[in-house]
Amino acid sequence: MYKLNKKDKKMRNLEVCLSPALVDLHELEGKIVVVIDILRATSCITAGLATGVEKIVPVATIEETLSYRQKGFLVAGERNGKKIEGFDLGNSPFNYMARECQGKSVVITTTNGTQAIKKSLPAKEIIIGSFLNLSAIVKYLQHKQEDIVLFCAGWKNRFNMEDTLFAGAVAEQLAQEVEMNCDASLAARQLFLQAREDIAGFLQNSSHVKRLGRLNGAEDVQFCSKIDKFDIVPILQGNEILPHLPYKG
Ligand code: 3SL
Repeated sequence: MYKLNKKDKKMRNLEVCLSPALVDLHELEGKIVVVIDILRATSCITAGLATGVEKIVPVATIEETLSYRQKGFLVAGERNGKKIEGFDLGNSPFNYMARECQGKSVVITTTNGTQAIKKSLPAKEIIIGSFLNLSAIVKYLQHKQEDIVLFCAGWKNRFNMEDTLFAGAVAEQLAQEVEMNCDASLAARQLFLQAREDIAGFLQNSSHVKRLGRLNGAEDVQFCSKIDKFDIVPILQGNEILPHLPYKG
């Protein structure tokens, strides 16, 4: 009987969805989706779960977020980059790494990131990516057999630079192991190759970095641009995001 050797093995496919407005053009069923909102939702989720937050529940609306208060959750989130009035936490990674979050459950709603997580629900598996856990994400994807969709949360359905750069970083690292038939993944990879020496510097003129600058978020931008600060993969299980250690090897 003819045996498949490594060379003949069908390669997995990797696609990049550049904005939630385009997500209907991607089939998510049966695939692993990496949700990306570098500034700042997926960086916050990663930083929080890596430093002691027990679990994070992403929700779409402010009302739903508030309903978790009576269950003992810390209530977190932003609209247009600003902390929501009356909430315990805003959307800075430093909020999530604070001592008051240790061992706590957090519920979060954000302008783009949590909405992208909700739109990913048809996928087989949903994981949370950021520069802070880039290598952990790549290792995790290397051990999976499913096709991959890198889903950029963007800004209000528009393309953004920082999420695309991260998608490009993953595409670059998996380039020898996956097929990339969409131009979005090729473009993201090229963009990352231009930016790789200085991610924060490359982002300097981008729209959300300017917006966060006006909201005193410059320190967040520096932090969220750091590569491999944490070694966890946040995974959506039911309605909760939990931290998982990546495969070693
Ligand atoms: O939209 C989001 O999910 C947020 O990350 C945006 S902000 O950086 O908090 O403004």
